[in-house]
Amino acid sequence: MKNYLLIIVFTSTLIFPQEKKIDKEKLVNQVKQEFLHAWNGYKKYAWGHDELLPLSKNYKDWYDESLLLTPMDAFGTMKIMGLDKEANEAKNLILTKLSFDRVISVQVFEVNIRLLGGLLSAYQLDGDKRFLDLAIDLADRLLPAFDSPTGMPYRYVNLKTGETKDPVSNPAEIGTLILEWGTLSKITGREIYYSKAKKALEEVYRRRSTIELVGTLLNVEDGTWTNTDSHISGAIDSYYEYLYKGWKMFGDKTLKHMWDVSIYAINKYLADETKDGLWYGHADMNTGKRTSTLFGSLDAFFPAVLVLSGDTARAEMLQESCYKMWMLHGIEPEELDYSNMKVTYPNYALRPENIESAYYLYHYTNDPKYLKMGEDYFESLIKYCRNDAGYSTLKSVITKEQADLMHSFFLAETLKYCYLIFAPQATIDFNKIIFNTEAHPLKIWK
Ligand code: DMJ
Repeated sequence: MKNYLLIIVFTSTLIFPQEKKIDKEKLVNQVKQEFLHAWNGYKKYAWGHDELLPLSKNYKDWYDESLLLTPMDAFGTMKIMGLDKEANEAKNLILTKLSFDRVISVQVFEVNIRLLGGLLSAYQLDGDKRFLDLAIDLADRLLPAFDSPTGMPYRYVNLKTGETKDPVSNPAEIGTLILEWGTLSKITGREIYYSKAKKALEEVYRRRSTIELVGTLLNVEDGTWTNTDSHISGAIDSYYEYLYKGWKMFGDKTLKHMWDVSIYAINKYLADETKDGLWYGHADMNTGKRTSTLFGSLDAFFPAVLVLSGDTARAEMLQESCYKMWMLHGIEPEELDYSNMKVTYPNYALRPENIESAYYLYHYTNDPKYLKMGEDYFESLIKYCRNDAGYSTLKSVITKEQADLMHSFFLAETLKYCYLIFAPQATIDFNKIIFNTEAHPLKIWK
């Protein structure tokens, strides 16, 4: 009997020789410590400002006045991690200092995903009505952005004067609003927010080509495309994300139909299988002809959306490619050419998408290989991006030279998804919440 047991133990180590036990509890605590390291750096060198410059130990504001991007982006992560003291610090700062009564022209997309999403999420997580009051004030100041001839928002609007600028926008900036604006409609009972955001999505969709693809740039005044390159990368990415998540959050069948039509075309014209796996490349929106074989860190959001929408097979294949992209130089580049696996943009911007997708896949499949991916990703962040003031972007994943910026989304998304991979699965219930594209959790209303 004894020998028989030994044989079983021996055989199983032969079958899974490389599999070392991953200590989730240890990793969860380590992520929390690293989050605190980044937050303390912000507190010490950038308190009250938008973002930390960790190399010069200084700060950066996006506009003439700070909009507290880092505390806004960090608050929900602190709540999820149980960092109550830090959450209170951030909350006090936000509620005493954040004001939108400013003569500044802000980028609607960025302010929406980071601030409006952050405030609504904070209200739902914390219950303090002052978060909601700020959210309503912000949304009302952003409303003039939609006053274009097509109803698609201008890229910039002045928070005080309502003056708009920059009519040449893109599907992502026009179509990444409905989770936040729809949530606001549900909470306030004012339909206007949902209908403005939905109209914007529909106007992009209406301009899709006959083969159901959208391009990179379009003019919100005359509705024409100025760049017809189609892909799932930056400038288009979260337009698709919000079609699916919008359906999941509000049960709006029009959005589901738009997603179904779009994903069919994406898989037909953009998906590309090479000896290195499944990728999604670029093609002309009108002809479907391949224009380039580029894929990057932003595109790595797609496995998450695929698995969320039920296409686990493609999600898993694509995530394998995303992992290859990451491991090529030990940390992922902004972009590579998957036809020869050569880096085309060598920087790493502390982006979350690859880690986000590993988290979703682990959540939905329970396959330990995603846990291992998470561990590899987290270890390389510490190895290459950490410094004594916080975390830095990299100028190049080849030289590993650091650059002087810690994006606010590093605290909203990158470290949140690292944490969630190792945290108990029940921490997030995807039947009850949806993450907006900045990883702010919002309640499902369906
Ligand atoms: C974030 O602001 C959001 O995830 C957005 O959708 C894309 N860019 C950054 C992270 O890479």
